[in-house]
Amino acid sequence: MESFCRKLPKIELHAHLNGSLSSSTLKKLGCIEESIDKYQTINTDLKEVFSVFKIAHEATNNMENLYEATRSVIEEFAEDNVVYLELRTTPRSEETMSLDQYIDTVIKAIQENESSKIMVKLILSLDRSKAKEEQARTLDVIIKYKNQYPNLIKGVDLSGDPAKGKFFNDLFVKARENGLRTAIHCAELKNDDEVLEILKFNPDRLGHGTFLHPNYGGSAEIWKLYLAQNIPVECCMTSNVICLSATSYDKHHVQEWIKEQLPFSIATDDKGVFKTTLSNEFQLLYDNFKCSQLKLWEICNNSIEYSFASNEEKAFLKLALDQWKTKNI
Ligand code: 6MZ
Repeated sequence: MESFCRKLPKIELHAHLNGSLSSSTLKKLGCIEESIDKYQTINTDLKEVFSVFKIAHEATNNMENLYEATRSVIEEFAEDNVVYLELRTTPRSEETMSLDQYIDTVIKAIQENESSKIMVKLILSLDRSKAKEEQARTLDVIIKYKNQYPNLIKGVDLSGDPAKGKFFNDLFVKARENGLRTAIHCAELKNDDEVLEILKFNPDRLGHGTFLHPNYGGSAEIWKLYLAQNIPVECCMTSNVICLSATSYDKHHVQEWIKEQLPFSIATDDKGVFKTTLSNEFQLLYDNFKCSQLKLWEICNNSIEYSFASNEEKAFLKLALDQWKTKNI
């Protein structure tokens, strides 16, 4: 099954750039061994994990390194037979780089490194731990870039430490009004009031969705609203187990989405921090829930529908997956 999962043409919808740096990339960017070990810690929880991103942020604090980081991440996903990647990153300014230069650099790396093997789109993130004014300023820059690169910048994400900050509905209404799709981290921690607010906004996709299902602490009201909207959830098994929001792989909430035939995709979240690959995440689905080869293929095929690609791009990807299925399953 390992080789099947590797060969399967996969769709990655939830990958944070600065969480996806492999140890070899960090080394190339000048990180010392001790920092790399800390970045790839496995003794973490959701509180702790946000401190390790500082290591990647220091390593990508100039345009040259940010370019190389983006290039390497795309290359590694392509090597893992990811055929469509929605990469997300939080624009930030540094001493040597403005917010605009940050976005320009990531765009340049995507445009120069996209190959026939992989199609890449960009989601730009708002960090929930920042003040509303700062998020609003970042959103204005994101909208400006979306208008310049409508076929590359597809959406806006809300991420960052779920114990801090909050969801600002008006910012996401503005993003939507300006043609951006929305992928919002939701219920990564139990926070019923916020979950209801996010569900009422009805985003295009939800990140994690850990505490939504009633078997996982979601209230009846939350689950009823979720079912009425049927929003695809980006499930990140290794991330949730390492961050202790799932007790074990075989108890991961994705099983409810499988059983109830609800929409979901499988994703790595931070493949560098959690030392995983998308192939490995599919292998975990097989190991723990005995998903057949056909089921694993279907998860990829359905994820095309949940992606922010254009209709033409979706048709192209579906054809490629169909052709692969005919030969391999
Ligand atoms: C919420 C997360 C995350 O944006 O600098 N990030 N936000 N939950 C998670 N679960 C573990 N993993 C990563 O990539 C790193 C940033 O992505 C968000 C955090 O804001 C982190 O600083 P970028 O490329």
